[in-house]
Amino acid sequence: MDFPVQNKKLRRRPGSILGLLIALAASTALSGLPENNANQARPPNVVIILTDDQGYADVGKFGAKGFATPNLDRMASRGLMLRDFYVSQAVCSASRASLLTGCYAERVGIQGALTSWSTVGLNPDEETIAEMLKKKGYATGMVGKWHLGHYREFLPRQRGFDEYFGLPYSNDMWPMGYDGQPPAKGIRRSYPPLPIIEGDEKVGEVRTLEDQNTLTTLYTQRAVEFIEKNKNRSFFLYVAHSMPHVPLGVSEKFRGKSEQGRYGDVIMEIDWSVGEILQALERAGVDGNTLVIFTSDNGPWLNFGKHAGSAGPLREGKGTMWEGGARVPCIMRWPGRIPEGTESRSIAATIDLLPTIAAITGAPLPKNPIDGVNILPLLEGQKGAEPRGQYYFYYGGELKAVRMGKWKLHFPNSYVSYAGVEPGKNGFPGPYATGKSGLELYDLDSDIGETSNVADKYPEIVVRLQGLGNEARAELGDKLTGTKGRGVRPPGRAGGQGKGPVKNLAAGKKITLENRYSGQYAGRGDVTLIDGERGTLDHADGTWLGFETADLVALVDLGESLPVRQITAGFLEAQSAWIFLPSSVEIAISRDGKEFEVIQRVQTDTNSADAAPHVKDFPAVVSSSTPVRYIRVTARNIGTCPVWHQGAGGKAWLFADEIVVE
Ligand SMILES: [Ca+2]
Ligand SMILES: [Ca+2]
Repeated sequence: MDFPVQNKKLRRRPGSILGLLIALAASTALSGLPENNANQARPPNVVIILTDDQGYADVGKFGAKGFATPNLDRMASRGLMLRDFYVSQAVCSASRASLLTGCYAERVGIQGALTSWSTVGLNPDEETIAEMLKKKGYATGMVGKWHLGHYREFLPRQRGFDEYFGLPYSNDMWPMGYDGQPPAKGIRRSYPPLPIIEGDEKVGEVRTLEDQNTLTTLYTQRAVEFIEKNKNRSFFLYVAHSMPHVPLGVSEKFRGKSEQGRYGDVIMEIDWSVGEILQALERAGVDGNTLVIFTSDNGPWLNFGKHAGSAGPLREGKGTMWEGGARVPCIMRWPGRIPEGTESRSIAATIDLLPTIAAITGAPLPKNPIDGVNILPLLEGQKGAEPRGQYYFYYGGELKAVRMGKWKLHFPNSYVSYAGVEPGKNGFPGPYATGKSGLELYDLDSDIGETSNVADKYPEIVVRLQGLGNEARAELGDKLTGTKGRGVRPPGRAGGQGKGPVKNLAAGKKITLENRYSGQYAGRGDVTLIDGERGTLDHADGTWLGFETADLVALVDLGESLPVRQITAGFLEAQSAWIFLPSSVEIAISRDGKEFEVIQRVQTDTNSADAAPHVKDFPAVVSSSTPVRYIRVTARNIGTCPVWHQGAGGKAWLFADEIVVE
């Protein structure tokens, strides 16, 4: 009722972000009449505020230095500080997949940080918190960074959110450098323009650092507007700030306000945003019936120096599963339900949010198995509550460590490290080092910084935690030990889940290949090319044959001479993954396997600017009515990445599937 059509005008009008800001400011000014307390019997509202790369110590009460966070501190003194709260992986997409599904990222197949070139996303078979709450009739809204797949089929509105406004991925995935300047000349492939999405449509672009400066304000206005609009029903609001991920952006309100510098200014603005959201809840009269959760998606990106946050006493940062990467500040507030000014040192994690929210709202749990546990007893301050006694620390498919109680055991592995390297300056990154861990045991109660390996002193603890590791591996797999997990599920893949079978006369017939494809991209073997099934846009989906520098030379034997109308060979182009179209494709036919007639020879423009991954088909029409028994397809790999490519001179890939005979 409050805002029936307020944003219709903005649709389908890509333009500057500043224009959006002004339009929104006008619309939010209309709202916000105070109202009496909402019906407390209504299932509670849930607000999750997630920041990006904010370190463990980057909140006042968690030890911030050089800036203050009065709103977060007040939120903590009126609620609960979780001091041992973890993300599932210390990187954006994997961490977010876990937060929304209640599963370790391994289980739902999302690793690392997706990019504008990624063809995977959170699988539609996985249920998000928003989808779960829709079953209870909640109004659901999301503002900010999504990062779980940018194809339309993966966007928030297809994942349970009634409305969405924000960036589909990170704010540094744009064609500019960290200083807002275009990249050096000669390199053609960087990120495409960074879109701002409203619903499912692009409504603008983040083009400059000035645009970055507006993001926190813009998201906050949207969040407040959502609360005001939905105050008379149960709602779920997910605010995922783009900040303080580099390049840092902060509005005039906070620029130059912190002692620490730009990063401190950015956190002060996020703190302001939290205050605005809490005030909006109060104004709407729903304060007492709303659980508000504040946390970060991973630890600080330390090689950005002054533009990065701090993990305080914790070891390492983003990209590692040492405490500095995995442990994040977390505050929860729910007046009347969460006792004021409390703290918890029990293990808890973002994967526990979904089952906890299910418990407090009465929503049914997802049909797929999940990893989270209900931590409501911690929220309510029940004495001795320990709903989660253990935790697995995965990164990129590797089981790095496990924790049980105060003990954390690291398994032998190497990791990206910030130790002993000079961080970058003025917003640019510094180099990384490589760290190596042996089998190392730490007592986090007495040694929160993981400095003193006590594995030799407590061999029985090591054995127990190793057993825990084996349980994790059996279920979720582990690349370090080459273990496949029985409980892992695939990501969503753009271009169709089932990939749709195609009618192919060659299916079940014989095929021989002159050159070997990579063992890593081997599909189901040679027959992949004629099995009547086509690949998705994801080159790693197990339906492609990948040739590293080699050509594809395939000979199909139909076993008998058959009337053939057309032969089509399909190839993947995904230049961000160093996969290029063949420089030429030749299709030839024969009755006897000796004399071949070339029916199609195509040279391709391998300098094409088709940056988004796509499949290109090369069809050849058979003009004569002579039956065909043998088909030869020759596709030339371009060999090395072209000069304009970021991998210039490196080995180029050719990905083939499928040779369709009609
Ligand atoms: Ca992040
Ligand atoms: Ca196939």
